[in-house]
Amino acid sequence: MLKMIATIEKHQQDFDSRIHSISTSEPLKQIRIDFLGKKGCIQALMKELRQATPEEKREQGKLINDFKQYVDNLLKVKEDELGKTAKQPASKNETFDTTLPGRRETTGTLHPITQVMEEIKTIFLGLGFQVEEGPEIETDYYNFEALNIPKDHPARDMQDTFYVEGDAVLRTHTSPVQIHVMENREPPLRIIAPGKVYRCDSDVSHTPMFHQIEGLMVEENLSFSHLKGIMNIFLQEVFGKKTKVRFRPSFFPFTCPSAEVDIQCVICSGSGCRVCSQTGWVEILGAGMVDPAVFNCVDYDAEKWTGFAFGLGIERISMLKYGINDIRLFFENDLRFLKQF
Ligand code: 2NM
Repeated sequence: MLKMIATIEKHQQDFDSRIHSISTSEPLKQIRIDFLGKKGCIQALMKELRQATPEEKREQGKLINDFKQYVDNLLKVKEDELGKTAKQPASKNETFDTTLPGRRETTGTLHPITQVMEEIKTIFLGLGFQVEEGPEIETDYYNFEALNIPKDHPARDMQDTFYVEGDAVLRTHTSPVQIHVMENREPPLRIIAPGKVYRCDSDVSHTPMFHQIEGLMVEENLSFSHLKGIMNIFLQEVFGKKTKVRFRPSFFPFTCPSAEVDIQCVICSGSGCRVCSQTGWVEILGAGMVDPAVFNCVDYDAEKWTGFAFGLGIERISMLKYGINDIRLFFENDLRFLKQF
């Protein structure tokens, strides 16, 4: 009797460790054969019982039967558990409800960047500007040299510019478009150049490709106040009539004097928040009077002609306009984001 108890205990330990170590239903078959099969260990225990006395048969038979029940139960539980995670064949009883309404196709919308781009173009068309475009791959001359950006200027650093090959670069701004237009046309001139530009930069407010609109006006007797007037009109159209605008002195190689233009923070209305770093103002564009060195490059008489130019990033304007804090949302194309515009 004691020997039988010990043997069953050993089998149970063996069974337990095997059943708990598996994670797929495949090994279950072998465990079932080893314990419950014709040549399995429970059958072997039954055989041993043949030589026993009737009383031993009763007592030990019960133990063996209990163990058999235990094994059978646990196998079933485990088969159920592991079977569920396995791939189920499609149900034969699957029905198709022909009374269900169809799924409506949703119409697409313009990408928010495209929408803001179009809005800005429309404003400048209304002010008498023409839209001009140009190639995204430019030469060093059109992207830098003709814009009075000298060879040792930090904007030329490898980390900012994507070099293609030889002296070809991905344009880092749309200014080369203005240079091409000035080379081919005499003033007066009122143009804007929208398009993709490329800079080797990437974080929550920078992507390697972004969209810009630059503008250029060339006439006789243009002054900084003309620039201020046009920028005021433009910014109040985009951000609302009450928008406050301020000009800060700055530096660009291609304009003199140069300014950075701020608007009162659209998030906190000037009271100070994280977006405006508690200053109440956010930078929105760069601008200035075209440097005579640029006019000389395109063979314009710098004594006769005056001009102003400006440049702005569409993603930045869109982020402020819609209160978006991560530029990458524009490039993920998640429909839940895009549908909101
Ligand atoms: C800016 C800021 C200031 C600019 C200058 C010219 C050109 F070709 F006429 F010289 N195009 N764009 C300019 C001036 C761009 O972007 C922040």
